[in-house]
Amino acid sequence: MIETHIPEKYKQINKLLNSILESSILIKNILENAPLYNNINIESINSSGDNQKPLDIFSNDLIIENIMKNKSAKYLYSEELENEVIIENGDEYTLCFDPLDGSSNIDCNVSIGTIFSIYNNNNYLFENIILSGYVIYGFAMELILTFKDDVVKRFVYDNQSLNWIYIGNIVIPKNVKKIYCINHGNENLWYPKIRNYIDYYKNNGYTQRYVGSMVADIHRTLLYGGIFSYPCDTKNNNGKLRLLYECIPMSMIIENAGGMSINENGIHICEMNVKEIHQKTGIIMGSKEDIERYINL
Ligand code: AFP
Repeated sequence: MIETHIPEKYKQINKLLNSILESSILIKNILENAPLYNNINIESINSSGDNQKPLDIFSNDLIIENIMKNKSAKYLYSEELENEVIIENGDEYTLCFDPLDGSSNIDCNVSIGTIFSIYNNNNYLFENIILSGYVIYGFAMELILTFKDDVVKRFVYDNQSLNWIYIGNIVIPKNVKKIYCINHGNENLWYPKIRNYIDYYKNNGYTQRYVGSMVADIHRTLLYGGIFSYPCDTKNNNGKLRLLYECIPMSMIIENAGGMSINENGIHICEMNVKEIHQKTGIIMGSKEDIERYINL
């Protein structure tokens, strides 16, 4: 039961958290049958100019509908929507979410996920954040959850008891498996400091792993250690990943697990101001020693 893992001062968040998790169970059920849907390859374009699949939209709408039903939040910001949704008489919380991150991997059955963060009142200032989490839809469905200044907890969904089972706390290990994670296809576009940083891994017997689904790549990084980076480059001058929906929640998780998460200028992602809800950023995150190595270059 997740409820027993919610710190006393945040107990009221239970209703909202449950709405998200109930939605994720439905999303998982739909994803399990995704190859059966003949409309799976239909694409449209969302407000950030990305390809948007029907299951992106389905997941987005499902989460919003569930929260509208029990009015467990008032302000909803989704990566799939241009503007916020305001729920009249909703509880005074802000939910920021990426309903189905990594969705370009749906067709080939690679793990994807839902990323979310909850703030007090009507704002998304990090000082008001309550929790961050993600659900990963793999052959097991897992939930990673962390509250402000707290440990990072890992749960797995048990299909028999229909409950989330607590597995343990996560502390990101040192990079003993010698893994680094970056899209090498962009190498020609990288700026010199990133190239120099990544050269170290290339030249010292490290293994490169890249799923192309942030949830899957971060999940591995949390559990095995190493780095994940999607830097700014000469094509994506401001990076590719979204600060509010992807980078801040994932950075809070990584940092609460003892890791570090910064942009190319060494600024902690969690300390960055969100000036625009669909703002992007470059990011380098993972085991502390690896991120310090970047800072000390
Ligand atoms: P999609 O949701 O369009 O699949 O994008 C996934 C994502 O936002 C993130 O999950 C990945 O880390 C990143 O994009 C992969 O981007 P590249 O395909 O450019 O490497």
